[in-house]
Amino acid sequence: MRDYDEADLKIDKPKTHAAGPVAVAVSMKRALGHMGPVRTAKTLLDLNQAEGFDCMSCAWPDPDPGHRHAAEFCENGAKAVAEEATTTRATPEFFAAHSIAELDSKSEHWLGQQGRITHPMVKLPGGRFYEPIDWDDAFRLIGEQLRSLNSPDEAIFYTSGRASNESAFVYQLFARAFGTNNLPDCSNMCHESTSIALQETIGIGKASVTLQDVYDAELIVLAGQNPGTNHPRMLSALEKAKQNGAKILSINPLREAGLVNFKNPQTPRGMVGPGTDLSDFHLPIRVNGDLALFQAIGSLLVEWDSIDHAFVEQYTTGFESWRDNVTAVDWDVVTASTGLSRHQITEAAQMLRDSKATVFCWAMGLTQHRNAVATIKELTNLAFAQGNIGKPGAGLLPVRGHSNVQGDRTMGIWERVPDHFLDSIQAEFGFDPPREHGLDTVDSIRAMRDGKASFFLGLGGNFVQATPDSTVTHLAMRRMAMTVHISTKINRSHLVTGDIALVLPTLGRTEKDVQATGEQWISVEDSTCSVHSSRGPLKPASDLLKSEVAILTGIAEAAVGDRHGIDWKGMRENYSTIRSHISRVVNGCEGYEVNVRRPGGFVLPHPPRDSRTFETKSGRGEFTTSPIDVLHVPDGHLLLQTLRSHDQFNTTIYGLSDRYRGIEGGRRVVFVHREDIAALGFQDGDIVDLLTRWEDDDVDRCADGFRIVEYDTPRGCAAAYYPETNPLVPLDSTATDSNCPTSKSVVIQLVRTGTSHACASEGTQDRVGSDEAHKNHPQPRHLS
Ligand SMILES: Nc1nc2c(c(=O)[nH]1)N[C@H]1C(S)=C(S)[C@@H](COP(=O)(O)OP(=O)(O)OC[C@H]3O[C@@H](n4cnc5c(=O)[nH]c(N)nc54)[C@H](O)[C@@H]3O)O[C@H]1N2
Ligand SMILES: Nc1nc2c(c(=O)[nH]1)N[C@H]1C(S)=C(S)[C@@H](COP(=O)(O)OP(=O)(O)OC[C@H]3O[C@@H](n4cnc5c(=O)[nH]c(N)nc54)[C@H](O)[C@@H]3O)O[C@H]1N2
Ligand SMILES: [Mo]
Repeated sequence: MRDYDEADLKIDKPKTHAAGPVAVAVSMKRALGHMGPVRTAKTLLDLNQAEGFDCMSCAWPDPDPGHRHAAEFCENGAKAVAEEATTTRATPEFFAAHSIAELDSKSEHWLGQQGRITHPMVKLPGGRFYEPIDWDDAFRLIGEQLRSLNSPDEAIFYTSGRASNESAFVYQLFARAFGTNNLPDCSNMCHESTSIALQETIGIGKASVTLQDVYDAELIVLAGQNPGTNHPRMLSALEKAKQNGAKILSINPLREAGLVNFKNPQTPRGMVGPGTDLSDFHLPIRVNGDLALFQAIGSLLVEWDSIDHAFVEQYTTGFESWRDNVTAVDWDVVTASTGLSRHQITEAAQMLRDSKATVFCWAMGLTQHRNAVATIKELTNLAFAQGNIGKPGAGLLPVRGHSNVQGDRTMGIWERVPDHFLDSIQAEFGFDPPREHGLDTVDSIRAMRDGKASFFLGLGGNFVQATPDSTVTHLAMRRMAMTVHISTKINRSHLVTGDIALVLPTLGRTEKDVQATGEQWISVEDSTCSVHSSRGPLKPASDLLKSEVAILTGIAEAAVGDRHGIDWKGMRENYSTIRSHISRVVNGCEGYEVNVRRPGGFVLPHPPRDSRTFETKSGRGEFTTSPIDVLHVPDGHLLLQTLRSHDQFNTTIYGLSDRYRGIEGGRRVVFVHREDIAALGFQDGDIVDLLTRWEDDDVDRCADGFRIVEYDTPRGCAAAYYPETNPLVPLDSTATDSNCPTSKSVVIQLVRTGTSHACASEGTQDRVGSDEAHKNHPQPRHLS
């Protein structure tokens, strides 16, 4: 199956605005194409409304109930809904007609287009096909397998950030009742660096602002984030802030359309007029240069004495060491590392100097580097220095990815959950949860690779495709005795199987969830700690679907039974039972059932935001000092960042249009600066393989058949889409302290496809996220 032909790939100039009428047209086309007119109206008008369902696309907060538009969604939210509420079905007949090996030869995009899975399916040892299985038999098989393990720690319980608070709470309870803290999640690959940095510096790993603070800010710093694509509703908030007089400073190797101008489809000006200019000043930083940049800005703030001495004195510790560290910054190192001039950095620092209330936003552009934790701590230093925490219009805003990734952590999906949480579990349920920390995502892969784990359960997500070092990860997954995926649609992880493999189809957020006591609703938390309810309007895709809670409690009954006297059935039949446990176990959730049901929900406590209280080791906001750690990129190599196109949600590929960057009809492209293309002996349009050089091992990692596209990115840098580039990210290349894969700093070489140093396989340019290439050379090759 060819998703697209080389000839279909069209390259145009990048756009200079986001949204506008085209966004509306694309939303409607996709929605109508997947769902038809009735479902389109039913879902989209319910999306993000107080009585409706929460968008599963991203974790951007909703305006207060009285201030929402009738169409409170964005183009990519509409695509996410269409993808889930599609009327296409992957039935047992479909699985009978396509062997697992055949499905594995298809692209991720094709797999996603096969629609919603309707029946629980199993692949037995030696089997080549998925066959239908009864739910009870599925639970029994899983229970038997889990009970046969030598230790509970041989099981890996992964979560993707779409799971509701109710399912997350039940899941972590089950894992701990079963006896392990092996609860890796997508956060380990996402904002883990943020959580670690903020926990140490401000005492809590979450954003210190509300949506109102964004509206009230004088300056908004957008570092390493592409809101036009990944958090499009954020553009409305930025527009509002600008109307209130805010300035925006963007820091990004790419001049993303959503940073430049926003044509708000909700307003006439946005539909036919010039739109709103967003970024007032843009720093086209070199990939991984942010730590040096933040230190340089710090040195200027110190030089100008633009310091909130009263705040520093009253609330923080470590100021002097930080001041001495940044004052000593070496500007030659700064300009080399950032690719920016002293003049540019000074202009940016003046924007901070001139603002009395700054909100700092960031996402994957900061979190997925070796020095990510240090970088985010340095950003926090800037906030401390000017007192930009715990006051209106100011604060730290790590913009989360998955719609409930933050809630899942709050509910205890965390391999290193603090002891006080385990104490509460113990008090509530009367058993001793394991205290030893569990495995995060990268360590889980290592354990699976090394034969220390033999059971994998994924609550959503697409583990083998989202994780780094695809060749290693796929082999690790294939070593499992059993793999189980609770999913809505087919993805690669269902095809890279253990000896026994189960796919358990579940309800999505768009669907009605009816249990023994009647219709249920669920709850979620957004990026700004606001928790609210969600209720789907649609009839489920199949009568056989079970909710995540029903599946998890079914597995728990089969694996744990009534060993600890936990009432799994009660929780399944009435989710209020789960919420009443949550209200007693999770800090800040007292009165959960009532509070979360209020229109708009409630906001969780956040000590720095609420009272400038810092629950850190010192009891104060902690300034930190970090050495600038410059990545060495050898001559002839480039520093690759792997990012999202405008037409995907992580590993779900909606289509082949990265409209804002001018790419249509394909995904295997690598963006490179014009002068680098020439210096490396290539031309725009050449087809190359990407090879990784990782100084700590001599393994040659490879992704083949990328078209070079001349692009406005700093010299020495490159960009290409995730997940096609995941084979290039070494498993052991992770951020210091957070173990987050360094998906935004991969040292690569471009090699002409088909030449002697290129990938071992023939260049096949027709795949989107397919792993055919890995099958062609299943073992990592060693450089000769
Ligand atoms: N439609 C849609 N929405 C999504 C997602 C999706 O796939 N599709 N994914 C969701 C998830 S899970 C997440 S985590 C978020 C991700 O949201 P983002 O973090 O916006 O996603 P990325 O595409 O990874 O983009 C990273 C941005 O950082 C920039 N960047 C890369 N390296 C550096 C660097 O060294 N320094 C700086 N300053 N910038 C850099 C890139 O040029 C790019 O603009 O979006 C969420 N929302
Ligand atoms: N190279 C590189 N790698 C990266 C990143 C990067 O920037 N570069 N980003 C990382 C980041 S930030 C993240 S968050 C991870 C994402 O990693 P994951 O969260 O594991 O991946 P997703 O692609 O979001 O998962 C999509 C799958 O979830 C299932 N699904 C969808 N809706 C539901 C539902 O309601 N319930 C259930 N049970 N299943 C559902 C569908 O089967 C779908 O195929 O990837 C990481 N990997
Ligand atoms: Mo993410």
